[in-house]
Amino acid sequence: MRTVITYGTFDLFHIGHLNLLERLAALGYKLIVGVSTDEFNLIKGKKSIHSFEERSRIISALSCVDKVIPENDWEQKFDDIKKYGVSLFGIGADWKGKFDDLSSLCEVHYLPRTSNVSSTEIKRSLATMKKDDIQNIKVYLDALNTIVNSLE
Ligand code: C2G
Repeated sequence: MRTVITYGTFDLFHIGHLNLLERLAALGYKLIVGVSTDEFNLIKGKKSIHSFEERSRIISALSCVDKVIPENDWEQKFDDIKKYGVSLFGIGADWKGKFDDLSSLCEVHYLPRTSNVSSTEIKRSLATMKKDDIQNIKVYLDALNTIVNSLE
């Protein structure tokens, strides 16, 4: 009856997040997810689009997730693993090696990331689209202005 735990920001929830959580859920009986609080995100150097409450609600709604806890700092993993009787800590391979110290308490798995998708990339695309849209509106207004001026 293995309990599995992972942690993350999970902003702009996407298929990379879902793949990871479903793979982790398949490794155990129960999956606990530590969602980074907005305050901890700042420590991680991240600014989320969605608030901690929104990100937690989305993760809680997933059928493969059994429990959501706040992730407030880097250090809580040790206590969480003991508190919840965790047998396996898992996280994406972008963290490979960073949490090996947890292997004194439980198994540590680094799972392959899903390629070509990330919250950062989604934000960048949204920003680009917004810029392109503003540029298109400007071209349209300039054309309209020319027509109006020609009527005077
Ligand atoms: N992930 C993935 N594939 C992607 C994007 C993300 O497998 N294309 C995984 C990450 O490796 C991580 C999880 O999804 O395991 C959540 O990713 P983030 O929200 O970016 O979380 P992160 O900032 O890595 O926070 O203490 C651990 C940190 O809180 C991890």
